[in-house]
Amino acid sequence: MNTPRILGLAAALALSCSVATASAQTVLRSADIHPDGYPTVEAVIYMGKLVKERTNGRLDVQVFNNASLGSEKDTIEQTRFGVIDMNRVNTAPFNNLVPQTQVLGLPFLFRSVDHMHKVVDGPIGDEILAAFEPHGLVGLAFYDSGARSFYTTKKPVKSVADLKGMKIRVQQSDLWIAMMKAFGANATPMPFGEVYSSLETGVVDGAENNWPSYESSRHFEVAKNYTLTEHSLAPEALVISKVSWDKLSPEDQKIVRQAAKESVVKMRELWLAREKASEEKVRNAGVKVFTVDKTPFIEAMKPVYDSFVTDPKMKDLVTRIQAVQ
Ligand code: BDP
Repeated sequence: MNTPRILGLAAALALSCSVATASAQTVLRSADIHPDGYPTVEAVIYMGKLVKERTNGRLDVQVFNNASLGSEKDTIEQTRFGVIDMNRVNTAPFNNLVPQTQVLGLPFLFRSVDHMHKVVDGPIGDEILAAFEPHGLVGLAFYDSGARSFYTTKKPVKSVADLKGMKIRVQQSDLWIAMMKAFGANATPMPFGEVYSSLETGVVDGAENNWPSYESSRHFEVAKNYTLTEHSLAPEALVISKVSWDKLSPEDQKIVRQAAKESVVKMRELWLAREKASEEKVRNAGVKVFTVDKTPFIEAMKPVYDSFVTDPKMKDLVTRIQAVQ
């Protein structure tokens, strides 16, 4: 973490502490890397409103978005230690810490968004949320993140062969590094905030993300070829620090959990609208969109399943997910 980040964090925390003292309430500080108006940011703000109403103002949530508290990898650590109370992060950066989250990012595992919803809304979702707890985090909810697809600066991806030797930025997760390797690409893990300049300067040849992130990050300005591989539906996770959680009364814990669940519904509405708007915006900006036969992409992912779905628990989880209708 660099010095301005630390100073920014200290200032933000000092500010929220003073708010807490002035109104004798507990303010839960929540991190997000996305800009104002992004569905994840709006969903946590909405959740905060519900929490505030239902606790008569005793408890409030304040969202520090735009990566003002740091990159996802850093804020995850700070959330584990209670420096930050809550965090909304994609499941990928949790993969190494909470191995059960890997299953949600497995390439082409979900048949559709509806299938993914049924899984995360049911007992399997709760089971994966519970898996955060031994790692200093309490899983509250999963939010949509659409489908992730490749985008590249020079050569468009029209087949698996096109990915060979390309430097593709990925989230900081061993699973994602393995996926790129299996596609024949060179995985370059880095924080989201560094991707724009890396695309621009040629440090990487491409990256992959959903429509809203591709648009809001303005990556589309520098990587104008978008190929609908839709290789993963890895959802977002909303977590709260175990340190902050343990300070809440059981009654308030219930309110927080319930509000988080309710914010999922709100988020899905916002997400659908944003996906459409973002797609339209980038298409109007001249992005070239390619569709591909997904079969060779699916087949290329066999080594990923062979090395990540090995222990009986993971195998069982995958089987149960596939069985969800
Ligand atoms: C976005 C996720 C965000 C990740 C980002 C990434 O919402 O949490 O940081 O992708 O690729 O879709 O790093």
